Amino acid sequence: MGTQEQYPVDVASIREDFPILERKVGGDIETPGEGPDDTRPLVYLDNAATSHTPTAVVDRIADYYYSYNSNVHRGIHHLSQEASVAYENAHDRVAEFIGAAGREEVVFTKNTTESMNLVAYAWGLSELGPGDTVVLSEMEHHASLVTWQQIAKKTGATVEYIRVDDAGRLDMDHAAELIDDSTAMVSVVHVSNTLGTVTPVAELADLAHDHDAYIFVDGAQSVPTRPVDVEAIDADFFAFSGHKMLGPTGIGVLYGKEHILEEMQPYLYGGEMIRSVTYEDSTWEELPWKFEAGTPVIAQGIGLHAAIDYLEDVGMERVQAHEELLAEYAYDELSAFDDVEIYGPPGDERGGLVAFNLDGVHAHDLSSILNDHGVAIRAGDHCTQPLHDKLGVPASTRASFYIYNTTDEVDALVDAVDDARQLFA
Ligand code: C6P
Repeated sequence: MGTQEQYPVDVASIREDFPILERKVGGDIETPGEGPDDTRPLVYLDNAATSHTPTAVVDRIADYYYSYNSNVHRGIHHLSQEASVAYENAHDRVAEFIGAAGREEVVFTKNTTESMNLVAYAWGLSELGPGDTVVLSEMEHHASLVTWQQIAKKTGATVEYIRVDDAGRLDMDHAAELIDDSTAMVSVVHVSNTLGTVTPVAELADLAHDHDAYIFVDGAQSVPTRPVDVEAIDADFFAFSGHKMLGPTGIGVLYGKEHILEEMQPYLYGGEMIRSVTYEDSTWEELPWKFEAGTPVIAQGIGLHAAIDYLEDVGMERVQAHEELLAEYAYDELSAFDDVEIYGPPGDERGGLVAFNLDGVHAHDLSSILNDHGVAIRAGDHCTQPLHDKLGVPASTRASFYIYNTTDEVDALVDAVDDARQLFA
């Protein structure tokens, strides 16, 4: 492996767009890149946490600040109009990218977590009550699990969890048992950030709709890595974050079907989201602005637009194929060690990440050794603590891949794990 022809994407030319991949690491962290011990080439395999940003995206954000930095929807001066058009166009671009009907269905938030909270508060607080259930899966991220748990406590609703079987797949028979006429919301992760499992969300949407329930799909790990069409899934709500898909931090997306968003009350109140205000009462702006109170994420929205342009130039089918190639390769190579346990489904059934443990070694110790090799991965519970409890481990080590990663980098990971094995033997 490792030659250019075998990759679904042009990794060599993609890597040139990401100057950070030239970094060497290991020196004094207060002087990034300049320490005397900065000798190890960076092998960045922590993309499920945050991906890197290509020059095209940084340039587009810089262009906004250098050329037309201004608040949106507030001024009739030229710069404000330019910024408003760019900001609104970013909503259109997102809508097109995920198959939404239009900008009315695309709300910009801070991240996936805020998108989840928006629906939980703006819809859940008024619609849920005793007797209602919210059905999650056992592999939900805390963004979903904690949020629905708290809303259920406030409203008297009950949270139930669809089982994940020993192979890391969602138990669809259990889903069919749990989702019934008491179900008001099904909230499921599309691609698990710990197991790499791909959830059959369209099937779950059918189940939810058969019982007049809504479905919220957490697409934080799917939108960056595969083509997604929210209408084909028939999702009622769908959320993801810009920083995991080559965009800047500080921007997330909430997709919602227009008729549902229309009926919902706002989540945050203030400027930008109102149509008229008197001392007695207020009325709301049209969608999506009703849900974007205060000065919104202008530069971030413009950056997300640029990130989508970049990803679509590469081609989302190719992005997915590259992810799957690297995940399967990493899965196969790590499986060769009999003291490494990998969590989740087989290599050919997963999204682009592999979480594992080395027998008898805490994930933090392993990741510290990997760091000594320049290999950046994530260690911890990845905000899926109950799932780790179920797996019977406090933490795991996770490598996650993106379009600029190579099989040589997977080899570097595997060599570093092997070194750790010798060290702890
Ligand atoms: N996961 C990781 O796995 P925010 O932080 O709001 O941008 O995204 C939250 C989130 C929601 N759902 C899933 C499936 C996720 O993977 C994440 C973020 C990161 O490393 C941080 S825990």
